[in-house]
Amino acid sequence: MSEIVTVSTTPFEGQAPGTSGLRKKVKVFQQPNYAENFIQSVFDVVAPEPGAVLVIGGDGRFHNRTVIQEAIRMAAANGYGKVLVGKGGILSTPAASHVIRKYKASGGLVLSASHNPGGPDEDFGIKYNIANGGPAPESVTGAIHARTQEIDRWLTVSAEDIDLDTPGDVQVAGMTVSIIDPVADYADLMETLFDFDAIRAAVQGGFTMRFDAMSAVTGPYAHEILENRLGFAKGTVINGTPLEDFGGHHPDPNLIHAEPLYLAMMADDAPDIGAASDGDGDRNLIIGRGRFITPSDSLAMLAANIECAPGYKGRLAGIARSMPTSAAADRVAEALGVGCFETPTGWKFFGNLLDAGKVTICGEESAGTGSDHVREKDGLWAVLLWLNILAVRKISVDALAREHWAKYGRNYYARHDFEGVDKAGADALMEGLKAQLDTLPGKAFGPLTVAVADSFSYTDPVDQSVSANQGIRVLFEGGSRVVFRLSGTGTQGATLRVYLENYTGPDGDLDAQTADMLAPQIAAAEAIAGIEKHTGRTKPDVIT
Ligand code: VG1
Ligand code: CO
Repeated sequence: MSEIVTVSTTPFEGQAPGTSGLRKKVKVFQQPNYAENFIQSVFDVVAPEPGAVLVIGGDGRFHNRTVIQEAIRMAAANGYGKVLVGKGGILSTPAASHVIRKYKASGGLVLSASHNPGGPDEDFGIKYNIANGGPAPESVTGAIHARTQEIDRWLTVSAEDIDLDTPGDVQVAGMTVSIIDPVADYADLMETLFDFDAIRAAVQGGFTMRFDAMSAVTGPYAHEILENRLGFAKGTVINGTPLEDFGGHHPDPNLIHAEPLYLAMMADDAPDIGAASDGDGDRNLIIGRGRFITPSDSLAMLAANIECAPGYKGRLAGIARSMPTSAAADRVAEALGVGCFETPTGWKFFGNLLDAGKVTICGEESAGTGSDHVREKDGLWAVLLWLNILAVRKISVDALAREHWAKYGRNYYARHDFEGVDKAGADALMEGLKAQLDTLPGKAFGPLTVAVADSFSYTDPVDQSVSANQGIRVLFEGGSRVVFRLSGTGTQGATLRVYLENYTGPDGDLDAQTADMLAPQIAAAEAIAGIEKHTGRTKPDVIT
């Protein structure tokens, strides 16, 4: 083995992993030693056994290849025996999770800033996933952050960049690097979970879709699975070539950034289903002809119908959702008599529940849904489960939604994002909320009276670890609520998220406009938090 090179360094401030890894501007990552410090801190904390296997993949955004080449050399210097890299440096986040599990790797580096925009002036990110395929838990990310604050050297080997585009094995300073097909293993896994025959039959019978890959990582996966394996017409997948800057767009599958898809789906000649995924392929957007499905509803509807999918028949153990996600899934869990869990925001909190077999399906209001097939949320998986259910039940998205609400009632739901606001103002707003918690119960805001107000704290039922300060909840009498939290994925200023929910029972108005149903909660949120006073904003930048 060639000689290990030790490079001296000094710590950088602010290398704390957020909701999903370390995310910063590309310019920040391009500083000498910046990415290296973080990666070395990961390796120092996880201390790989000699010969351990590491997976490296990313969403293909600008700076991906540079960091992959450096990470390969550092892995060789830190004692890894083998690194698996997706061809072209590409692995969607769920595919990376699957590859880690399938090849029994010790962990993986997932290079992504997910739904954040990409390019030289935009965002980059690094996340470490553990051997179960999932994001490192807080105990690990905390240790990594601590390590970044005292790091004084990183290790590498002197080796040339390798060819990331030719499948096969190469040696780097005595370590094997395998360039693997990023799609094949993942696509094969999907075939084991879903009724591809039923979906193919529906397609043969005229069922149509449009899938917008948003010029991000899912393009190659969607072409292979939807067009090649399921027989959807060529052209079903749009924006299917990953671009380093996502074509200048935010690869965020919501009604703002995927508006063209939304408009197409509201037209009379819309296909049967429209779907989209985000930068790294772990989020999903589902829109039927004339019917948008909120992610919270999607989780509930998928759970209620999961028996249609062969991979899940008779084995739904429980459902988990993040705290700000609507309670629609809870009603399904109750009706089915399975466990129901409420976790903090971020997929890392589902890992223990999935590993322990307590839950089978999980979801977040931010367009993330997934199951125990991997340990990440999975955009295409959710799309395929929808297709499977629609094909087996021979029902439209709209009809399925109406049927669901008629049985369980409807959780009208929206999230208001105030992006890039002044950090000090956002902090003051949250402090102001905390200071009011004791006095809020019993107070009236228009037609609403506060029943309970608290700061959400989670005790993991598996390892008893406690995560406090996970958002402010204001629950009103009658079951509606407002939740406030600050984003942990942004790279500029602060983003305030206000989550609004109002439940209507099966006998109520199931066909109202969401904005009308949430008007009292929106007014109460402003009155309680003083959003305008603290942020200077009178309306949100993004409503999802
Ligand atoms: C957001 C979402 C959260 C999600 C996270 C990572 O976090 O709210 O539900 O898990 O992004 O998703 P935050 O802290 O900004 O609210 V992804 O697709 O960006 O990896
Ligand atoms: Co993502």
